[in-house]
Amino acid sequence: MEYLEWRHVFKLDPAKEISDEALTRVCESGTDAILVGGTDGITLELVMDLLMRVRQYSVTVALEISTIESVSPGFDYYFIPTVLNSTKTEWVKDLHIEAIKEFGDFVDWNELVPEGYCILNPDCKAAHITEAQTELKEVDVIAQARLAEKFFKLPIFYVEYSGIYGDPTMVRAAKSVLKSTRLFYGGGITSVQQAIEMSKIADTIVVGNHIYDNLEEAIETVKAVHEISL
Ligand code: 1GP
Repeated sequence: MEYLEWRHVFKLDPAKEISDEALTRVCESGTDAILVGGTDGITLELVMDLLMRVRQYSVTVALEISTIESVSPGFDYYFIPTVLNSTKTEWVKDLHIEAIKEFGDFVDWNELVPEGYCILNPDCKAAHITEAQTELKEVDVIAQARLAEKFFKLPIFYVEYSGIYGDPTMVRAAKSVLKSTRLFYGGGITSVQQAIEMSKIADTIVVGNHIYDNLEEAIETVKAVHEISL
């Protein structure tokens, strides 16, 4: 699957405004994919509007599903998080079961990509909502990564620090035990140097907020990451 080759991803939040000019820069940056996703205020209208705009470009585009009501057809992939360090079964598998009950007979399973999330920033919205147990040591992250790969056979393990730059030690711990499952890192990448540091550890890095804060710097991370081979 193509997503197994991604090194750099831009995450666009449908609830945040982005000008046509900025969107062109993002879509033509050479990034491997656009992941559409966010936590708050995501509606079907906003998702469809952003998809239509991104579809003017040839870049691969995936939807990271946050609510079942905002799922629109037309994406290349549908990424479905299961939050492995959530303390609520809702975020691990209950919402998934509800969706499968409703749509299980007619979904194209080949388009669905499950992601095992490990949320490590205690202050991010996703951590609050999912009541994630974020006080994890390396040994815990290693166990989470193994749970993802060996137990649930997930194609992606996502170390999520959304909003802050993470601890490379934790990312390295996850990487040290993963063989077939791909390691995604996301959170607080605001410079080329940080993008390079995390790209040397993780298979794929995700740049989100910085697109909205400093587009030029965010764009620079694409080339920097593509120059590094793992
Ligand atoms: C968020 O991992 C992504 O889900 C990216 O994080 O927005 O902090 O770059 P940032």
